[in-house]
Amino acid sequence: MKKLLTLIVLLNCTNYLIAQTEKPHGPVPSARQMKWEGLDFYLFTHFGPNTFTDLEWGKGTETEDMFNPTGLDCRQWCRIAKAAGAKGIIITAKHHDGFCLWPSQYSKHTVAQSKWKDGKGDVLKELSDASKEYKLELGIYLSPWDRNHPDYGTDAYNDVFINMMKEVVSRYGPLFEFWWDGANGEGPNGKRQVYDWHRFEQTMRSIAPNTPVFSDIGPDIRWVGNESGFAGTTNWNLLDTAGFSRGAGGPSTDTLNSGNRNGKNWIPSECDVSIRPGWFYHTAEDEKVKTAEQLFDLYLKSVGRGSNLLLNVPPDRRGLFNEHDSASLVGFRKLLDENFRNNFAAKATKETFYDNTLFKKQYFADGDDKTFEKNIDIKSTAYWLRFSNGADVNCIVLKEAIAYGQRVAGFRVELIDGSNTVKEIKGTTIGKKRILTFPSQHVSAVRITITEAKAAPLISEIEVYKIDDALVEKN
Ligand code: FUL
Repeated sequence: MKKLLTLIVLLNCTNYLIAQTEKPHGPVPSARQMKWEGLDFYLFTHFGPNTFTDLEWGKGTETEDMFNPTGLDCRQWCRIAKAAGAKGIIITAKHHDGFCLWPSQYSKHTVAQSKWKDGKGDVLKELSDASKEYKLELGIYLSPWDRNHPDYGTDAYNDVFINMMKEVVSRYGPLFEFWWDGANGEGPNGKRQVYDWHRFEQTMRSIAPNTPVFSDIGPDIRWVGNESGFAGTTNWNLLDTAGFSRGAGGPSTDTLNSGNRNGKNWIPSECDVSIRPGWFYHTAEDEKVKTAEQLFDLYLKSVGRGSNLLLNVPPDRRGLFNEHDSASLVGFRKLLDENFRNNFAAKATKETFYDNTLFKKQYFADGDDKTFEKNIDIKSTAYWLRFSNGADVNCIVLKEAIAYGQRVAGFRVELIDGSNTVKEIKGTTIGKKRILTFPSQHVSAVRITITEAKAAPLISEIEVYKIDDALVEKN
């Protein structure tokens, strides 16, 4: 008996060790991307002259005094971001109108030339201090398109943009993300800029090697192809970028939305979407703020499809997150907490059939994302979760250990009641997280089979929930 027990312990340990020393397959996330992958949900904040002129794209001719928040409080932004469960904030340090929210020495169109705080204010400094206090990550959006800068449209402007990147990184870094907008319109002299992306990229790598950079096509994070906040139900973290450029020369919307199954680079998607119809604050949109339930739906369609959610919350003319927005954000957090509190898998009996042997492994439902099963024979392996007293369920979460590459290309979920399979759900990719919702069903067991994979699948977690029926994903 003792020998048998030792053998079982040894087998389990060996299995654990094999599992945890897996070799990567295909492109894998870099260290800077891996940290970012863990953030899931963070805020975007569009703030600047447009907040005061009611525009979405400022002309660049606005006077600096237009920018004059009456009660700016970045700590209030952070307090609400934290209450919403966001992990960080990305701010529009400079939008297309060219106004800099920090006193840049490379522009004369900044907070320093405004009346706000007698020209001594610095929004980035205030946000960077507040984000440290609230333990939130800070990111910066910097628009290369500049409708104000006198050098825009000439070679000299590429240096201006590089100097600005250096300035914000050195003053307010470390940053968890740097956001390049691909927009490329005309400047004050009627010319378009030929952006020197190659130098921009080299600069970022040398001044902030740990900061992942976003643009339509990466290098680290790709645009998801829409501004409505949803990723493809098939979502590969891989992308081929050869022959494409940022902005108008990017891959098709569908490709950005789903990635490339055999793409050469690890470039995961990010879903940017605003809590309001516009990116900037407009009083007229106060009644159009997305509800907590709508935000939950966006979460299912972004994070629930293996992407990150970048949710824009624009401060109002006071320089505060508006009451309408904060109410939705706090409600959203409550929905997440309440609905994902009770994971039935934790109490279920877990089994994996492999090679006709009942081989009990529990890494796929041990509540630890870092451990995983290595499924070396997908044809004869199924993950079982059995509920001795039955359960009503309508949500299943699957997770893959992406540090070793994205492998799963097809899966099947069977909802079983007694000896009947009452429902079958088929899907394609999993990635770091795949949330499936469906009409509520009474089950005695759930069986998950990987039907197609590029290499031995590494399933780190399977979770089962009963969420509020009203929150089941709408199409
Ligand atoms: C776009 C911009 O033109 C919008 O104003 C907004 O900043 C959005 C996030 O990116 O390219």
